[in-house]
Amino acid sequence: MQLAVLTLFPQMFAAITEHGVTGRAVRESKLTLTPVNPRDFTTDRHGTVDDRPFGGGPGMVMKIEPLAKALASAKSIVGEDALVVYLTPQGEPLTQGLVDELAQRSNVVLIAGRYEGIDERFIEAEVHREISIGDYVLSGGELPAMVLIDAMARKLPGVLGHQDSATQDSFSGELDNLLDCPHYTRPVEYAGRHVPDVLLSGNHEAIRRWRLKQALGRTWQRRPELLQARRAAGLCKEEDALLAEYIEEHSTDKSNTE
Ligand code: 9WO
Repeated sequence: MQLAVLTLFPQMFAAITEHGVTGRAVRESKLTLTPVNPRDFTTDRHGTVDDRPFGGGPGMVMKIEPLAKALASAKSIVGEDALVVYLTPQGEPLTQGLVDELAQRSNVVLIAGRYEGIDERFIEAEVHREISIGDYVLSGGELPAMVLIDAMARKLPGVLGHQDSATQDSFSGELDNLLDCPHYTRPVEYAGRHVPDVLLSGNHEAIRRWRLKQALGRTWQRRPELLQARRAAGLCKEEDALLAEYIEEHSTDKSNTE
C-alpha cells in the first residue's frame, strides 16, 4: 500500500514509521508512507498556509492553494487514482468494516487538518471520503491519520505473523463484532487472584467455549449495541446458550442489575 499524508507536522509520523508492527511494514516495503507538507508549496516569505475565516470569528482556516499543490505532489507519488481521505469529526465513523474496505486500496492520500479546518471548497473538489475516529475534537488530524494507518497496516498481507494474526482479534474472526475475551499469563496466582482453571486444563474445546462465552458476556455487559448487530447477523445456538449461562452466572453481580 502506498500512502501519502498532507500534514504541517511531517515528523509526527515517525511515531508509526519507526516503531512496532507499522515500522516493520514500512521497513519491509509492505507500506510506504510519504508525508507532504503544504508549507513546502507556498511562495511567500512566511510560508503562509492559513488565513482568516470569511464571516469572521476566532481561529484560522487552511488555504486552498498550498493544499491543492501538496495534493498534486502526493498523487504524483502514490498514483493519480488515489483515494483522498480527510480526517475530521464531521466524517463517517471509523469501524473495522471501513478499515477492511480501505485496506484493499493500493493508493491513499490522507489529509490531516490543523487550525479550525480546511476551506470547504477543497473538500468538495478533492476529497472522496471524510472519516472520524470518534466524537471529540483534537488539535489536528495527524493522530487520527495515524490511527487509521495503524488499523489498515495490520490488514495488509504478510504484515502480521500468525502469532498475532488479525483474524484472532475483536472485530474479526470467530469473535466477529464482539469484544475480546480476558487474557492471562504467568504467574498463575497474583495478589490472591488466580488464572481461570479452564485455561490451564489443556482442553482446547473447553477453552474455545470459555473464550467465546467471555466475549459474548462482556459485549452484553459493556457494549450491548454491538450484540444487537451480531444478533441481526444471526447468533448461533451455541452462542445463545453460552450467553444465557454467562448472564445466569453474573445475575447476582450488582453491576448488571442496576
Ligand atoms: C474545532 C471545533 C471547535 C468548536 C466546535 C467544533 C469544532 N470542530 C473543530 C475541528 O474540527 N477542528 C479541527 C481540528 C480542524 C481539522 C483538524 N482537527 C481535528 C481533526 N480535530 N479533531 C479531528 C478529528 C479527526 C478525526 N476523528 C476525530 C477527530
